[in-house]
Amino acid sequence: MTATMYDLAGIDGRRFSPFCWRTRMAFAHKGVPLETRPMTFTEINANAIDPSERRTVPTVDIDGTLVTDSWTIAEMLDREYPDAPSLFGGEHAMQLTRTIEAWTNSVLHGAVASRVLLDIYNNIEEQDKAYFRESREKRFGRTLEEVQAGRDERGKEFYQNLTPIRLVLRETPFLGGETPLYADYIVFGGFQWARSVSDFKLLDDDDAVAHWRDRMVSLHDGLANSVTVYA
Ligand SMILES: N[C@@H](CCC(=O)N[C@@H](CS)C(=O)NCC(=O)O)C(=O)O
Repeated sequence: MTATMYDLAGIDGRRFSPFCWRTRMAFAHKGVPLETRPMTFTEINANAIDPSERRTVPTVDIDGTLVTDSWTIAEMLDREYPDAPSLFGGEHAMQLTRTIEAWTNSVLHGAVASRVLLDIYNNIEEQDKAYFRESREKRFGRTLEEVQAGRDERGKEFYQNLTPIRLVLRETPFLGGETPLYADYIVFGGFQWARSVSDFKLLDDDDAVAHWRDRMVSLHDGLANSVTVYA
């Protein structure tokens, strides 16, 4: 089998999609080789992945068949590779992982975006800038500059946002326990997104979440450091 992931790309080889990072880590967890193909926002919107319909990234091309959506791809990996380490840890754990995903997509991603949105803009290709500014300013109802403003004064708020995972990570090395599960990759995608586009310090060095993030960066031969990152 050959698998290629369409991956959101910025300048200087930056790969900053939090959803694509979930998928990339999931393939590594399963020990399944994965190539990546860079895509700009402009290419995604021009249906460069699939001329017949608009697809988001990650989309994975497996022997000519396209599979879109990070969750669907993770489910497919656990189904097709039952002998490799499980991503979800069973059917019931899979359902519980939905809660982690919902928290990440809403609380964590919102908190990260409000601190690095302008940094993303500064790390994407010129051709993508007008689309990114217009679509994100519409979504947030403010300019990119306004969204990111005052982030230095909002550290306590970010710290508090992370309380649910901090309480767990003080007790166990990973959200999955002694070893990582897909839940870890879901949350980690948010932090990898930030470090791909920004040198803004989100976590204190002595925070259990920072120690976990370091462990995540080291996984799979340092996969998360195999691309251009800030920190
Ligand atoms: N639910 C999807 C979300 C994927 C998604 O939103 N991808 C973004 C990149 S991070 C995208 O393709 N955006 C295209 C755009 O903003 O035009 C998943 O989990 O894969």
